[in-house]
Amino acid sequence: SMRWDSYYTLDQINNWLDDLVARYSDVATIIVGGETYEGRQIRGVKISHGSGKRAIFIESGIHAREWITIATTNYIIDRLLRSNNEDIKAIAREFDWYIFPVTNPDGYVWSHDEFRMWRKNRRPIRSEFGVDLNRNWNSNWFLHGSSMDPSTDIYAGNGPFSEVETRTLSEYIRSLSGQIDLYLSMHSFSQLLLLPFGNSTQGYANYNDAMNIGRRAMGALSVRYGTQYVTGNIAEAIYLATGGSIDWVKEALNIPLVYCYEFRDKGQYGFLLPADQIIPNSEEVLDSLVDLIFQAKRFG
Ligand code: 0X9
Ligand code: ZN
Repeated sequence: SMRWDSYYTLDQINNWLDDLVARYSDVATIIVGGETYEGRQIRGVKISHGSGKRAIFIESGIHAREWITIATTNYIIDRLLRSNNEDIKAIAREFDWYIFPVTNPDGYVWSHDEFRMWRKNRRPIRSEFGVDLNRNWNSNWFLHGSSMDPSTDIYAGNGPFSEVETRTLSEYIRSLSGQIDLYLSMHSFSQLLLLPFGNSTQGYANYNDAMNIGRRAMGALSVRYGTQYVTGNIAEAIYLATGGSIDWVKEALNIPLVYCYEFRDKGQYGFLLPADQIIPNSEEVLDSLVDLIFQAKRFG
């Protein structure tokens, strides 16, 4: 099983997930949420203690170099299946979980094997490579924080859902949309909890509730190690950026609670967060997730 003391390769993660699902086959199954340009599967796990429950969806690693997001999502999977903590057992039991740790596997492999700071997918575009998969969703596509130059890290693609990764994964999410209560997109870094939308600070039906739930959850996150997160709308807390997954999930599918985490740290190591922070980052994020879900249940 995982030791959480280093960042695993895609093959190691796949083997670990296969072993885990085999051991917990009564509640866990491998799911395939889509495919990639290079022909890989976007593999994840469904955790379900009985059908017909409301669902929680987690997506991480859409940016290849944000390795901590994948390690932390794996840690969450491990705890949901193996923890003896009553709160964690409760959230594991009460929802159907759809979790995709590596939503950009081609990019993740490239980041391990060739260029650690790779962000995008690996589709060749003329003499360049890669579309920013968090600029390619069909929500205000190309409006802000995006480029039409494929040599940049924020190249949005040649149209909304031009990429097989976002096209297939979004269809998978759409097929579950009536069930999903909470959607989380995991990124690094900056220690932020972001709410849609990326083009304006204008609210939506449950904006104030979502903001308050998020703020309190970040309070819970800070308890264990004192790590401070700022909660805010994308456009005000970070920068204008459209075509991201959480904007599409909110706008097109109307999922009630939608957040984007930006994990540790605040720039000291940035994307190169040392592996000895995998456990503390994961623990505090899981603390916040438990708090968030307990609050959301109260809001009904
Ligand atoms: O720019 C991004 O895609 C995210 N920051 S990162 O440094 N991880 O690249 C922020 C995403 C905010 N969400 C949306 N724009 N929808
Ligand atoms: Zn990111």
